[in-house]
Amino acid sequence: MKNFTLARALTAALITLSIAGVPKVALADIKDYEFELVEPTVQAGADKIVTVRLVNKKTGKRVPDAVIFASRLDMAPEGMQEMVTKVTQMPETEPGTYRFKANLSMAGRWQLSLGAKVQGETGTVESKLVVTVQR
Ligand SMILES: [Cu+2]
Repeated sequence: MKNFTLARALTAALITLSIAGVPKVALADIKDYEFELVEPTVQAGADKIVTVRLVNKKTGKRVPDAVIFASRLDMAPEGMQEMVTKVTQMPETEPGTYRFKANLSMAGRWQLSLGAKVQGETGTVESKLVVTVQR
């Protein structure tokens, strides 16, 4: 009976130890990722390219092969939310760098809103970037 109690106590202690000792797995968080503009200023005109890169803020590394499922370019920063231009994603030539073609007919600040999935991560990256279009 005494041995039985000791064994139980030991088992309990071991279970407690193993729970406390579970290593914290270093999982990346979707919030660690963000898009940033490569060039903050773009010339006005048809078929202009806006280039952004996706970075992991913790590692500073560029993140390739993200799936961009939502993109919108409008003049919300100038109070013209209704002024929307079509955005066409171009092929990813440089890993982690994403390019979008758009008609930027009006000078001023345009907002590029992006929604993306990162390979191997749950959740979505959502970024709003303000591009200044100059004549
Ligand atoms: Cu406008």
